Amino acid sequence: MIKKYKLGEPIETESVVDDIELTSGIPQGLVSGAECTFCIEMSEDTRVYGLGETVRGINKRGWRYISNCTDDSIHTESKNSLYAAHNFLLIWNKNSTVGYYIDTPEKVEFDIGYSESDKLFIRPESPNAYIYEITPDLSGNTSEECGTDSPLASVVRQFRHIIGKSYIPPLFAFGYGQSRWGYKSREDILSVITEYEDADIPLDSVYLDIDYMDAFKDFTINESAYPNFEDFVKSVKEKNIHLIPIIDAGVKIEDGYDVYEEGIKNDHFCKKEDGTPFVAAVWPGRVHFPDFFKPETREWFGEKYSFLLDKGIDGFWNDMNEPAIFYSEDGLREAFDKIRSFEGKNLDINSFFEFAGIIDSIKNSPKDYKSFYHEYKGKKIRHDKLHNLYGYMMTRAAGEAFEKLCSDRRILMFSRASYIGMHRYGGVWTGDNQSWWSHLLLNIQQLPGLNMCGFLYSGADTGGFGADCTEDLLLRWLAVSIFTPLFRNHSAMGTRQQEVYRFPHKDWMRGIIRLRYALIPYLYSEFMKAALCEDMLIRPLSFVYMDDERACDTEDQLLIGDSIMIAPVYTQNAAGRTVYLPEPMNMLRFDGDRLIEEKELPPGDHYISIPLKEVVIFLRNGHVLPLTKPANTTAELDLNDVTYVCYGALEDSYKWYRDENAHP
Ligand code: MIG
Repeated sequence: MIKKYKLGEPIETESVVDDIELTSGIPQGLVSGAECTFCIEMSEDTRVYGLGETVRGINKRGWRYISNCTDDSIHTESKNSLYAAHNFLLIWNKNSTVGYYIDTPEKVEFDIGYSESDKLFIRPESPNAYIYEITPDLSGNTSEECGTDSPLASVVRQFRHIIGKSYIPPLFAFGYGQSRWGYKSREDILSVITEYEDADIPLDSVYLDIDYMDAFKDFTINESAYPNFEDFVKSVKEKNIHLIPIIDAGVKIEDGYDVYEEGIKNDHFCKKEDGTPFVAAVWPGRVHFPDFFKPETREWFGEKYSFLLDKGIDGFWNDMNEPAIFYSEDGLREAFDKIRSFEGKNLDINSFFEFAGIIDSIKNSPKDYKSFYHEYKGKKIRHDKLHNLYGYMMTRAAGEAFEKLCSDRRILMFSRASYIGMHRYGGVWTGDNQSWWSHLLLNIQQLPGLNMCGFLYSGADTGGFGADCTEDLLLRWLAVSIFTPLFRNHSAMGTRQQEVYRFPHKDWMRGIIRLRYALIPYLYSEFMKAALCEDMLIRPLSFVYMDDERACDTEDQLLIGDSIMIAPVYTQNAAGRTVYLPEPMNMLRFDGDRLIEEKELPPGDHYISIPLKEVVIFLRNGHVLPLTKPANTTAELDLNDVTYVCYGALEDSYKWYRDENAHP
C-alpha cells in the first residue's frame, strides 16, 4: 500500500515514474506547530534501514544524516553527508514495517535517535516535499518469477516499483577493472595491461582518469599522451579489454573549445542572478556548469559522449557532479580580501584559526550554491533548491543519449553524485574512500541501502582510494568486492600503487579474482532477476530471517542473491572470524577459484578460520550455487558451462536468468 502526500509546493524530481493519487491531508507524525518536522516513535526493537550511500551501519539508528550531495573525501563516522541523496527509509520492528520516501531536491535531515534516542525526526529544509508512505502488501505477494515477499521485501519492492527499473550494464561491467588517478599516457595503460597478461590475472577494463583529456576538457583527448586514440581503443579491444574514460561536470572556459563555445552560443550553462554564466573552478581552472535541468541541454551534452563512443568507447564514469566547486570567482575574490585584512595583525588563538580557515572555506561553499540558477520546467530556480538532483540530471543526459545513440547495446555508466531516479540511468561508485580497514566495513554496510534505493550496479574503490594500501587489506577487500557488481581497484595519485601485480602474493590475488569470474554466471543471473523483479541483489540477513534477533543484529554478513551468504574478514591481522548461521548452511571454502572444502554446519556461532588467500561462502539450505570455469576476460567465459554446488536442492532447481544482450 502506498500513500502519497503533498506538503507545500514541492519541486518535481522525476524520480517516481508511477502516477499515484494524492492522499489529502498530511502524513501521520507531522509535529504539530512545526512547518515540516515529522516525528516517528521508535520502540526499543525498531531498526531503521535505507538512506543508501551514507556513513555508519546498516541500521542507521543513532546518528544524524543530511541529504546534501557533498564532495568530501574523508568518510569518517562523524560526517553527516556524502556524495548522494537517497531519501528512503525502511523502519521496522516485530509489529510493524513502514517505508518513507521524502522526495525533494533540497536538503533533508534524518535525525534517527540522535536528538532523542526513541524518536526519529525527518526535517526537510523547507515545507515542500512529496512524502510516500509504504506499508507491506502481502496479498498476492508470490509470483513464479519473483518469489515470496517478507514485509521488508514487500515495502522495498513497492518502492522500487514506483521509481522504475534499475539500470542494467553490459556483461563486461561484471569483470574486474583496474584504475588509478595518475596513469598519464598510452604507455602507462599498456603497461598495466601487459602486467596483468604476464601475471595471468583476469582483467576486463582499464579506467582513464582526467589525464586522458586535453587540459581537463570534457570530450577531448590529450593527443601527445594518447596518439591515435581510436586505434588504441581498438587494439586494446582486440584483447577484450575496455577503456573507461571519466567525464567531469564542469566545462572549461576557453576560446576555441567547441563544447564551451556551443554552450555559450546555445545558452546551455547555469547563470547568476544577473543572467551572466556562473563561473566556478574545478580541474581545468575556470568552468561553467551545464544546466542539465533543461532537456535541450541534456540532449546536447548527452550527444557529446558520441565523441568517445565513435572511437570505440563503451563505458564512462561521471565525476565531480555534486557539483564539486573548488572556488567561485566571487568566492576567491572575497577570500583574498579577507586574507589581506589579517595582514600585519597579531594573530591570537581566535583570529589565527579564522585566518587558517579562509582557504578551506572557499571549497564547496554554501554561498556559491546559492549564487547560480537553473531553468527547470520553465522556471528559474536557485541551485540550492535543486542541488541534490544535479548529478542525477548529468547522468540522465548520458543515459537518454545512449538510448538514442546505441539502443542496440548496453553502455557502462556510473556516477559519483546521485539521487533516487538516477538508478534508471546508471550505477554509482561510493567515491573517495580510504585504504582503511574501517572503510572495508563501511563498504559492506553501504551495500544494502544502495540496493534498496535501486542502485544495484554499485561498488567501492577496491583497496581504498586515498592513503596507502597494504597487501593484507587489498586481499581482504578483493574478497568482498568479488561479490559487488562493480569490481574496480582504484587509487589516488600520490598514494602507494595498488595494482594487484605489484604485491608479492599476487598469486593469491589472482586466485580470488578468478573466483569472481567463476561466480559471474550466478552474479549476472541474480543481478538481472533483482533488476527485473525490482528486488535487491544484496540484502541484510533480516530480509530472510526476520524472526531471528541475532540475524537481525548482524551487520557484517550479507546475502548475495538468493543462494549465498558472505561473512568477510574486515579487521587487520585476523586469521578468521565468528560467523553466525541462522540456519544450517554448507560452508564452501575456496582457495582461489578451487573449491577445497565443503562442510555442513548447524545453526549458531562458528569461528571460521579464513587465511588471506581463501574465500569462504555459505550456501543456504535448499539452494544451489552455479560456478563456471574462470577466464581472463568476461568475453572468454562460457556462461553455459557451469557446475553446480548444491545443498539440499537439485541442480536444476536453480532459476537462471539468461539473455542474449549480455555481451555488448
Ligand atoms: O577530486 O579525477 O572521486 O575517483 O580519481 C578528485 C580525479 C577528482 C575524484 C574521484 C576520483 C578521481 C579524481 N576525482
